[in-house]
Order: sequence, then C-alpha cells, then structure tokens
Amino acid sequence: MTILTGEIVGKKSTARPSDALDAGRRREMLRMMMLIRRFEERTSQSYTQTKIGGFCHIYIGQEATAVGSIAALRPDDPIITAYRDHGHALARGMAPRYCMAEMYGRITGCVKGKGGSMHMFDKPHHMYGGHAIVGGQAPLGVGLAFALQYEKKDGVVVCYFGDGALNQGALHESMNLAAIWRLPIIFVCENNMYSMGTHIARGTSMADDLSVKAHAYGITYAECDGMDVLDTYDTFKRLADDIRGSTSRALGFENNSGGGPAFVNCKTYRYKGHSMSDPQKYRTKDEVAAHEQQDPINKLANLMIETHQITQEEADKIDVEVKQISLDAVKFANESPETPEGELYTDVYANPFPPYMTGDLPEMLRQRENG
Ligand SMILES: Cc1ncc(C[n+]2csc(CCOP(=O)(O)OP(=O)(O)O)c2C)c(N)n1
Repeated sequence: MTILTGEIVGKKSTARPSDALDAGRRREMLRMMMLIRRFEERTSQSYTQTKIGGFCHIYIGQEATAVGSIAALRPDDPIITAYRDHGHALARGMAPRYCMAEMYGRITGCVKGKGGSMHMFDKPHHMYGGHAIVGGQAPLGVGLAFALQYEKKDGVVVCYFGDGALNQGALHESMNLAAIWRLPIIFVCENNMYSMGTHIARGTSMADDLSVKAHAYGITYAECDGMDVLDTYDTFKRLADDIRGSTSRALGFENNSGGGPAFVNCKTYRYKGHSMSDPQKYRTKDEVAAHEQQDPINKLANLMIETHQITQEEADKIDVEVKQISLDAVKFANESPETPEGELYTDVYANPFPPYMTGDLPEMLRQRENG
C-alpha cells in the first residue's frame, strides 16, 4: 500500500489541482465560506435568544476545511461527520432554511426537527449525518465505504472528526478495518487543537506528528492547511482521485492508479468556544486573534482580488446576499410549526414496527407514566 507523507501529497508536486479552478469555481468556494460564516453568526444569535435548544457547536474559523474538501468530491461521494456539522451540511448543498429549522426543532427541518444542531442529515445530498458520540461516525463511515466497494461503485467516503476523536478506540478499529479491506475512505482529522478545553498536546500521544497514527495501519497520510481552502482542495482532490482510481482497478475497471484509505491532518482553528456555553478559559485572546489573522475567507478573497478574479465590490455584494439568506433561514424557522409530539415516534425503527411498538405510542407512554 502506498504511504505518502503530507509533503509528497500536498506540497512537492508542482501542478496543483486548484490551478485548474476558474474564477467561477473559486467564487463558489468563497461564497460558501461566507454563507457558513454568516449563517453561524445568526445561529449563535438565535441560540442566545433561546430559540435553539440542546447543544450547539459553531464552526466559525473552520470553513475552509468543509468547503475545500467537499469541492474536491463528486456530489454523490458520501460524507459523514461529528456534531460540529452545520458547515458540512451547507457545503454539501443543504438549504440553509432546512438547517436552521432543524435547530429550531421545527417539522420543516432536515430531519423533522428531531435531531437538532448535532444531527444534520441529508440523504439526497449524500450527507450521512452529524454524530454526537465522539468518534462514533468512524465505524459508520467505514460501513458507507464498504457499501461502495460491495456495490462496485467508485465513490469515496469522507469521514470528518476532531482531534479529540484521535483517542477513541472506535476510530482506530475503523482505520484498521479500512486498511485491511482497502476501503475507499478518507479519514479527516479537523485538527483545531482542542477537544473541549483540552489542548491536543495534553490528550494525544505524538501530537506533533500525527502521521504515526496513519502509518501504524499502513494508511496514506497527508497534511493540509485547513485555513487555506485551496490547499485543502488540492489535498483532497489528489487523494480522492488516487483512491477512486485504485478502487476502480481493484474492481477491474480500466482507469486506475493509487491506493486504499487515507488520513488527512487538516490544521485548522475554531474562533468560538467548544459549544455555546464555553467560557474559554483554556486559551488566551491573543492566541485566537493570531489565528484570526489567517482567516480563510479573507485569504481567498484577497487572493482573488489580487489576481483580478473578483472585485471588493463583488465580494461585498456576496456578503449582503448571504446575510439575507441567513436572515431568511431564521424567518423560515421561526414561522415553521413546531414538530408535533407524535413525530418523536416516527423514523425510529424500520418498518414494520416490532409488535410492542404498535398503537398510539404517545398515549401508551402516558398511560405507563400514569401507572
Ligand atoms: C464518546 C464520547 N466521549 C465524550 C463526549 C463528550 N464530548 C463531546 S465533544 C467532546 C470533545 C471532542 O473534541 P474534538 O473531537 O476535538 O472535536 P471538536 O469539538 O474540536 O470539533 C467531548 C469529549 C462525547 N460526546 N462522546
């Protein structure tokens, strides 16, 4: 199995896939990062106004990771992620309205208001969920990859997780199995350096060289600058093309080269707390400010302005547009009906219900509660 270092995959080869992206594609990437940023600002506001219940994890700062990686995939490549999932859902094409309505607990949400912020799911866009158990999405991602291989499809799964998940057994079991079966999956560590309030160096062995985690399983390793959407795109485009080729070859198709699963250490940073209730005592304001200097949106916008692919006025116009879309999403969520109680009992089991689950479930439970 090919073992590549980040340098070989991400840096040394001279032709960068992103060189081939025209102004239109770059503009789409810029717009999507701006939409995620503005949408999440509205989300924070709604949460503070107690319109959103449960937990809520903001993705601001990490936009380039979702946008760069997803732009490098085919629309039917499955993705799966953790609970910090709004950015992935939007980048995958979920309508902002359905995303916001989900958080508001409304029937118009992407999973009828039953999942909330941490459980965005969008099967038509091949987004197989945000998952709240740290690392819990990894075995499911491997299942998605196994399905592709079993059904002889040349798709590639992208499975996102945070650096905290590096210490979960489920992730290691998943990488092991993916390596043995040479499954078409990219494991992506969105390395924002913190799992809740714990710095990666305090909770993870070999934190300054995560390649060992991949090499232990004979998995291709790459690093990318997760604050740079084009570097992220380049890394994922190369890996996905490589894996796709290899999968096809294993299945007896013709256009092939490359090898197996991959692991990407995507170095990024979240500007906001772990969740909305985090006082952030574990890091300084200066540290956050220093990372804000690397802002992924400004970086791409400045590059595009310098290379005459967009004007400042055009970028400002996109900002007005995405702010309006975010406002519209809030209005839609606010005006949508709340999810009725009976809905809590649908979509839980595949049909047919087990015998004990038939009948009027809310009524059954009420009766049980009343003795
Ligand atoms: C198995 C499990 N253990 C603990 C938790 C509590 N918990 C929720 S988020 C989190 C930190 C995870 O950090 P990381 O994976 O780095 O993701 P990030 O929040 O940085 O995106 C923890 C420990 C959980 N949800 N699941």
